[in-house]
Amino acid sequence: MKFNPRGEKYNNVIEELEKIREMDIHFDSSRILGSMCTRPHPIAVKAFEMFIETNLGDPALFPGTKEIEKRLVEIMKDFTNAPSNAMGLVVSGGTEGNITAIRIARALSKKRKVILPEGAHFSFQKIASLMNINLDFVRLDEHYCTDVNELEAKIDKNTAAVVAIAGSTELGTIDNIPVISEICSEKNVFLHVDAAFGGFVIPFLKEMGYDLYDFDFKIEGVSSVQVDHHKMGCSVIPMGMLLVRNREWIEDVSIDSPYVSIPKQATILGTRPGASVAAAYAVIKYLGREGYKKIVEKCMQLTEYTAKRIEEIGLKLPVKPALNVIGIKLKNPRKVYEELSKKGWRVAKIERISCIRLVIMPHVTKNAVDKFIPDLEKICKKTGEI
Ligand code: 0PR
Repeated sequence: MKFNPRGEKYNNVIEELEKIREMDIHFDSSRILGSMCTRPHPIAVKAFEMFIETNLGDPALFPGTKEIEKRLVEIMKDFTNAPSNAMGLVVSGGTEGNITAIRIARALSKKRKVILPEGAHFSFQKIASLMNINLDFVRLDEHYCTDVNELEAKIDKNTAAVVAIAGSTELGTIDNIPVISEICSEKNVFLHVDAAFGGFVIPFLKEMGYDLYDFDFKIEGVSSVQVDHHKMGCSVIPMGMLLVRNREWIEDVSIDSPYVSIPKQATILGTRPGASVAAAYAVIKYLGREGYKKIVEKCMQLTEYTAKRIEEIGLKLPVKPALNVIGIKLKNPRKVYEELSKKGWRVAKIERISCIRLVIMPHVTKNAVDKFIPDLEKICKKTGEI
């Protein structure tokens, strides 16, 4: 690679970018079967371009964009059954949302222990190293959900927060949040729900009649909920929202911001993209609950079809998929992952529980699944899995 100090022709730069972009795998290629992201909805792309220069770190310059943020927060409050005094903070995704939730819990309690399930997203490890927090992991039960009894036993006078997961990274499982909420209410402990993935799936599956636990502010003891627009929200990266039950709590983590047009900032990012907010707003307005429901219905039908095909070739699933995430239990997930990669398939490997993971996102087609299953079968026969 050579860098020309005098600059280059526009077309040359674009050509180079086009070539390099071809090294990437595109969601359209039907090869990406393990990602929690997807191709953004076209209206999100359009809105992102329209708001490309906006910065919500300095909202006096962009009062229009600020207004969109306000409207999106109201919509998301409604989505998560939040009380009127709740507040939403736009964040860059699950990691920043989880960090901010724990910052709030720590500021409120002045305590340092966070109780969370094994297999919780690694963003919590980052929190531990950033904030001098101790993580106390709870075993998973036979359904790969938080063992509620062990969780209860771990709560003590040092506990700042409990984390429950609504759509786990590993398998898409949903913790028994109603029961965890009761425990947390009784012991007066902050309960953060990481619904980064499940937030845009669970409500619609429930509307379709699936029997899943409630996970949001409908449950009294839930203090905060993280939902990601750049996962099943079908919007542009980076975009998520942390919703908290009481807007006053945000004050506790707000930092004076003397040189910009708002007196305080609660987000970790200072300069932050209004384009992401406009994109998320556009897609949610355009699709409405009905649009998301159709997307989720299609993903879930294909998930059930894929799970059935996997079992038919003699492989085992650790759990029946609750959401559009499928784990496949293997003796040697790394080997199978490598062999699948050689054939061009991109899945995720979850070695902690000896699985590979598929996520049946909106870009995944039945045609792709029908091509994937024979490859998986061949590889698993060759490697002695079946
Ligand atoms: N919470 C949960 C439950 C998650 O699954 C994730 C990400 C996060 C928090 C963190 O979110 P951000 O990455 O937005 O900060 N889980 C995905 C995973 O690790 C992230 C991902 C997405 C990975 C797309 C790969 C990929 O292609 O699988």
